[in-house]
Amino acid sequence: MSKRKAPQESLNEGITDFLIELANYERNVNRAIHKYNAYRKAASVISKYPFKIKSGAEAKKLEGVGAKIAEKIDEFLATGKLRKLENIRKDDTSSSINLLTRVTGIGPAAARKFVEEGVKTLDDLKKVEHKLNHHQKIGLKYFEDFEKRIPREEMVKMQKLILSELEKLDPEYIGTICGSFRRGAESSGDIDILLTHPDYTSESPKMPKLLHAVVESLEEIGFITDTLSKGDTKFMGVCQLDSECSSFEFYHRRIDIRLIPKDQYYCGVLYFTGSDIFNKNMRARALDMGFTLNEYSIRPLGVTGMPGEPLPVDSEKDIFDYIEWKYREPKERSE
Ligand code: DCT
Ligand code: MG
Repeated sequence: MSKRKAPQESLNEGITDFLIELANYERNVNRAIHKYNAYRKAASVISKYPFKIKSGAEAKKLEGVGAKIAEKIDEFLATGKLRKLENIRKDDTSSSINLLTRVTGIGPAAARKFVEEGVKTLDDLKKVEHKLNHHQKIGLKYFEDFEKRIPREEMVKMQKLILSELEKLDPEYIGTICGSFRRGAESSGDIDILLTHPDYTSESPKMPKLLHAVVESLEEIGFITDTLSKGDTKFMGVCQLDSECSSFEFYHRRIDIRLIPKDQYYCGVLYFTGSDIFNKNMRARALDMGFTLNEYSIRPLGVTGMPGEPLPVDSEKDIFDYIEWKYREPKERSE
């Protein structure tokens, strides 16, 4: 999961920018995930609105924009700023917590703990490196690199390299680069790869070798440079394209690889393609239609509300069919 979301380009950028800043504040400083979601939802809806918003009342007509956000929009339109944000930016503790959570491996709770101990800047973190776990050390080491979004062109190069390694190892591997890249985004925050193999199902024993063989071959060619964590089904790490044939030095990038049983693969692909807002809407639709949907399966809900056995799924389209939704291409899944 990437930490830095792409800025929402729209006619109402000023508004969407302040909403996203408020969202991050609620998540990182207050650990108020519902408020975070509410601000992000409003920002997403407003970014798609094809007119320049002239009042809070106008924005309030959009789904996900309530009275409190409408009030903030009025203040922003009248004064060009928001007192609440000015105060947050001035507040030393809030801005330090916000900064530290930008390091991968440091969540809101760890950030607050560091700040309470007087560790408030990246330089402070470097001085207490012995207090960081391995993940956090790597996060600090590549802090600047990980802040950079990955241009689509580079994502395409990485996709080609990864898929060709899979093909060489075993042509039966199925791999998909999910996340914002699959939705057609011009830039991505990280690389989210899903992997499966026809031999591996939720009925068969675990097959960690299927994942580890891929990781090892990507290490051998120098693409994977660091490991954050490596389990039986999930690898989290760092990669970098080779700069040999170009004058340009590539940045280090965050990469996650997940091995998923074949029968759960398309629920996984759907989930990890997102967006997170689209996923929430699709899960809500599933519930309305009497199903429970998650990253593993879609199951019918019985009269008592108990989920039944997972339904067979052989494509993303199967999942849309169960909930009687018209299929949406990844490009159409921003919400
Ligand atoms: N996801 C989700 N709910 C979350 C987080 C993630 O449903 N709270 C899903 C949807 C997207 C996918 O996981 C990958 O997550 P990210 O990498 O954070 O999102 P992204 O859309 O790929 O955006 P980015 O370009 O910033 O990586
Ligand atoms: Mg991503």
